[in-house]
Amino acid sequence: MIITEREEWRNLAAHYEKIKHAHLRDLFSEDKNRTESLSLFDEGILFDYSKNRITGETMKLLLRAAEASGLAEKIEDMFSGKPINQTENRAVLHTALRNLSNEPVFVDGRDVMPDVRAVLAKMKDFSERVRSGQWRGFSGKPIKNIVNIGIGGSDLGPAMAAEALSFYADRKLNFFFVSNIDDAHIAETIRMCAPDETLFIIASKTFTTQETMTNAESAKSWILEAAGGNRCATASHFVALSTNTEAVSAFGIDTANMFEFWDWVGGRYSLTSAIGLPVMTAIGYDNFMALLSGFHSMDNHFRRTSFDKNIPLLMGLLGVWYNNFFGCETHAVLPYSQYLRRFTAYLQQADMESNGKSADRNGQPIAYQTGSVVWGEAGTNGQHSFYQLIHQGTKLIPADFIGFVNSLNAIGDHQHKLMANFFAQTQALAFGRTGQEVTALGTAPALVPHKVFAGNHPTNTILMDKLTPENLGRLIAMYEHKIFTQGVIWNVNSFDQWGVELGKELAKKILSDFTGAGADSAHDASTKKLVNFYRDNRQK
Ligand code: G6Q
Repeated sequence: MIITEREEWRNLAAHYEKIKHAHLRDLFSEDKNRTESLSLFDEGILFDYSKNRITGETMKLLLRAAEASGLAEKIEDMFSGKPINQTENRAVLHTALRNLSNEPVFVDGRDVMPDVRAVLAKMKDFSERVRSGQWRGFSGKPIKNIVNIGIGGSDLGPAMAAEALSFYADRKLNFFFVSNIDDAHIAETIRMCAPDETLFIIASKTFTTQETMTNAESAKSWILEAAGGNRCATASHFVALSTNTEAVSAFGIDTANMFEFWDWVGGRYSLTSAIGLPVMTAIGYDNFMALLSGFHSMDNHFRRTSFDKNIPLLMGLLGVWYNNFFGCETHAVLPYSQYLRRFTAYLQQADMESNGKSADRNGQPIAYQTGSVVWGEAGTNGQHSFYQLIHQGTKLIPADFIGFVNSLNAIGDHQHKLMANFFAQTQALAFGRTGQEVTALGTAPALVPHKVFAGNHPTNTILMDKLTPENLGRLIAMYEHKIFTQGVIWNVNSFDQWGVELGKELAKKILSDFTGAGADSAHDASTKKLVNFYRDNRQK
């Protein structure tokens, strides 16, 4: 049955009509126990969701809707390797990549855990050889620069995690992430590197992606030219992370230097597979295993904790509440950590590529809202930029505030000031400042309307001890499972991404227009004019 036709959904809609104007100021003053009942501490996370436009009744109704969607069974289907990505007929088993228990995980009757462990051991060996200086470039010098070439799921996760955990990184090594096909990306990167001290990690599940293969070929030419055409240089300057052995060999990479993963690992869920190799090389094997253990621990929490105490599940339900009942189009993710500068960009892919769907699992068009627009920026920078619109604009934008009690650097009173801002923002968003309060401050009457803050802007507060590899793992897995929860409720396949295909196909056609007689007459008039303008204005 379509979710919006279910009784649980109708109950939520009726409840929404009752409480849609309730103000957080009143909800807090009416219920002294509110923060206790609408917050929990687990997995090293203080999750405070009391500053949401909900009551205990809202949560009850949302939890019922979750039960009615078959979520419990779907969670088990994912963890046990059922082919839940049905449009590609694949299991979805990123959780097996960080399964640190002794439990086997079966795909088509075969335990995948021995393969997972073998790749981790191979990654350990490689990362230790590079970190110790044992791995040498063509001139005999140790490696100093590591350039990951990949895009989408083969870039955003490791780029985000390498930056997030840079405090733990080996400072002798420099890490770069090249993704864009714009030649500025590879050009500006290699300008900073000496070829004989540079190792390229070519990260591509398919090993056919246009951007990655184009950048990889340019990197190969650069190395070969520097090595005086010595083709053996490819072996000491390139390794591959892929599922495609044949294409890796054809590129010239020895398959002994290929780190394998499998079709049951989706690109945007692949950070804990071989795709994490640059991260392991940066922070070392032990720290990487701590990252995996954080993921594993949150996986267990999601799989085994009752719905009403399940952090990712509750986050998913709150997102549904704003998306489908309040009509919110966007969701802000605001980490108060410079190390998490790229976290929201990473989440944009994880969330929007997973749940930006308008056909349900049975191929039927969907008549309700699915995935939100995810956006944000590290605090406090965002406060001096777009927070104005969240506070006083006309849109309702639910937000997650992510913060840490302890800083890794402990310089002066930076941390106190950072966190004072963190708490102040959620307070201001929830409670605002009334006209009366503004007037009482002696404000000139003409200015009062400009200085009023309506408040009633919902936030989740996610507070952890400090940014350790383990806590980062928990945080990422928490969002992965939030996305899963919402995908189940909206009845979409969160694990395919057909929406990326059409653009790729058309770009191939247009590329051939550049070398042929001119723009294909089958193009629409606008595209034809643009393509011809481009051709005519190229420098000869
Ligand atoms: C992620 C998507 C996509 C993919 C890239 C790179 O879930 O599938 O972002 O990761 O297109 O693909 P390759 O790793 O195959 O180069």
